Amino acid sequence: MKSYEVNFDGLVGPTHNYGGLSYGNVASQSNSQQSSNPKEAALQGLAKMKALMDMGFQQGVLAPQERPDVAALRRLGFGGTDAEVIERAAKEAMPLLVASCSASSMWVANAATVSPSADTADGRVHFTAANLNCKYHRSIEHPTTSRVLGAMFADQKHFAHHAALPAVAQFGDEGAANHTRFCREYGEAGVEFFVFGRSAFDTRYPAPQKYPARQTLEASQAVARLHGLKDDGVVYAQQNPSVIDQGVFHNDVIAVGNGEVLFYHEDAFLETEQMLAELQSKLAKVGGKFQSICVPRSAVTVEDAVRSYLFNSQLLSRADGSMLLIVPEECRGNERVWQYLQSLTSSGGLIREVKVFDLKQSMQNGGGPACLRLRVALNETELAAVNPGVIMTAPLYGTLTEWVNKHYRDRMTENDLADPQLLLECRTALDELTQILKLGAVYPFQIN
Ligand code: SUG
Repeated sequence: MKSYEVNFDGLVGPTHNYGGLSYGNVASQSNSQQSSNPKEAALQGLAKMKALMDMGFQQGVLAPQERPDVAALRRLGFGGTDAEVIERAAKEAMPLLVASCSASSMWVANAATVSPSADTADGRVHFTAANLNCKYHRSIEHPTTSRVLGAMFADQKHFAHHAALPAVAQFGDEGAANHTRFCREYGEAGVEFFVFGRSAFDTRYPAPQKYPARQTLEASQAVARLHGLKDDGVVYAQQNPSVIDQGVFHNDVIAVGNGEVLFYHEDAFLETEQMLAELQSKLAKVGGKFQSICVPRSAVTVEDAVRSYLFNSQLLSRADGSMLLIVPEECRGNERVWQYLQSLTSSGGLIREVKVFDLKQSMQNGGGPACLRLRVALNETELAAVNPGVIMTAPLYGTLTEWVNKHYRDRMTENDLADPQLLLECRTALDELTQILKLGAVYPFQIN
C-alpha cells in the first residue's frame, strides 16, 4: 500500500504579535514589542503550503486557536463580561493579557508527538498533545489542540489520541520538535528518535546553566509507552546543554531528519557517536540504511544556526529518491550558511535542491519552516480516513486566502490586544474557519 508523509501546517491566527514571551528563544526576546503584521504572517504560511502542494507533496492545514483566551483569563481571576475580562487584564496585568493573546499555536511542530501505525502496538496512528508547560502562553494550547486533532483524525479505527502529560516541569513535553522518525518507507516500521534537554529524576544527566531545557527524558519515555513503541524502535539522545544555552530551545533548531537521513550540527548532541551507532543498528533491523550529514562548526557556528534556522528546515523526499530542503530566507542572508548550502547541493549527495521561503513574520518569533508543520505519516487507507476539510487543495487555498484578507489586521501592537473589538473579530473569523475546514465546534466560545 502507498504511504505518505503529510505535512499539516499551522495557520497563523489573527492575533499574531511579538510579545517577547519565550525566554531562551533568541528571536522572541529580541523582537519583543515590535509591531507585527498578522495578515502577512498568515499569507506567508499559506504560500508555503500552496508551494509544497504544487510540488506534489501531501499538505494539510491545522487551525489556529481562540485568542484572546478569555477562559484562561477567567481561570486567573478576571471576571465580568468578556469585554470586562480583557479590560481588567489590560489594566491590572498586561503580561497576562499578552500571553492569553499569543498566536503561538501556529508552531504546530509543538502541538503533539505522532507515531505512525507501522510503529505502534495496536496498529493505529497515535497522537499525544504536548503539555508545553515550560511557558505559560503555550501551556494553555493543549486542550484545544486535542479537540482540533480529534476533529481532523476522528476515526477511532485508525487514530488514537492521548491527553497531554501531567502539567508539571518534570514532564515538560514540546511534541514533535524533539522527535524525528527514521524509516525506509513511511508505511514501514521505523525508528523513533526522541531528543531531551534534561532528566527530571536522574541527576547523572547534565542540564543547561542559563536557559531552560524544555523537554525531559521522562516525558519522552512516557510518550513512547503511551504509543506502544517497541524498545527496538526507539532511540533516546540528549541535546548538548551548551547549545540550549546558546538559544537552541528545541532540537529542531539544530537537527532535522527524514527517511533514512539525519542532517545535524556537530554540536547538537551529547554522546553523538554512540547515538549514531544505535540509530544505525536499530534502523538496520527494520531493513533501513541510516545516513547522517554532519555540519561542522568550522563551516556553520551554533550562532549561525540559531540566526539562520538552517536546521529548522523541511527535509522532503522526492519521487526520484533525492531530497529537497525548504529553508527560510534568513539562510540566504547568512554568508556562511548560504555557502554551505551551495556546497551541499553541488556535492552530488542526497540533498540536491534548496528552496527558500519568506517566513519573516513567524521567524521573528523563532518559528521557521519546520516549526510551522506537524508531520503525520499515513498509509492510503488512513489518509482517506482524515477529515477531508483539512487537506490542502487549490480551492481551499483560495478560500483561506480570501478568509485571511477579509478578517485579519495588517498591524498589531500590544495596545491593540486590549481592544474588545479584536475579540469579536477573532471569534467571527474562527467561527467561519471551523465551517471552511469542517471541524465542528472546537473553540471554547463555541462549546461553553
Ligand atoms: O515556543 N515562540 C515559540 C516558537 C516555537 C518554535 N517551534 C519549534 N522550534 N518547533 C516558542 O518559543 C514566541 C511568542 C512571543 O514571544 O510572542 C513563541 O512562543
